Amino acid sequence: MFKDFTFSIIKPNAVRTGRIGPVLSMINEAGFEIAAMKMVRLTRFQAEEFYAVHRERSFYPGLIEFMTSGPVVVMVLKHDNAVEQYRKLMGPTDPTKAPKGTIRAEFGVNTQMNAVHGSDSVENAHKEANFFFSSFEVY
Ligand code: IDP
Ligand code: MG
Repeated sequence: MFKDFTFSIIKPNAVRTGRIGPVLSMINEAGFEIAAMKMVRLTRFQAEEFYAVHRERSFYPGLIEFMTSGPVVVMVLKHDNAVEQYRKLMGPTDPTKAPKGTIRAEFGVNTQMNAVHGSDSVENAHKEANFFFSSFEVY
C-alpha cells in the first residue's frame, strides 16, 4: 500500500524524558506505519557523518554533543507522501514556532533539543535509512 517512506530519529532529550511512547502514539495516530525501528547510542563518527551537511554551521559542535549525549530511536516510517507528511507532523526546527499538535510543539525544548529528526527529501530519506538499516531490517 505505501511505497513512500521517511527516516526519523527520536532525539536524546525525548528518550531521556520518557517520551518514546508518546511520540510513537502521535506517529501511529497520524497514520504512519513503522517499517523499522531500533534504539542506539550514536558514536561521534556516526553523528558527524549523519549531520555532515551542517559541518560549517556554528550550531554543529553543539548538535554533535547533543546527539551523542544518550540513546536515540531510529525509525523508517511509511506513509503516502511520507517525507512531506512527516515534516508536517514534526513542525519547524524551532519548537516555539511549531503549531499546536506537532511533535516538536509537544516535546521540543529548544531549537537544538527539538525531539525528532525527519528527512527533508526522498533522496535523503533513502540515504538516511541506509545509514542505519540493512534491507533485511526494513519491513
Ligand atoms: P531540521 O531538523 O528541522 O531539518 P536542520 O536545519 O536540518 O533542521 O538542522 C538539523 C538539526 O540541527 C536541528 O533539528 C537542530 O537539532 C539543530 N539545529 C539547527 N539549527 C540550529 C540552531 O540555530 N541552533 C541550535 N541547533 C540547531
Ligand atoms: Mg534537516
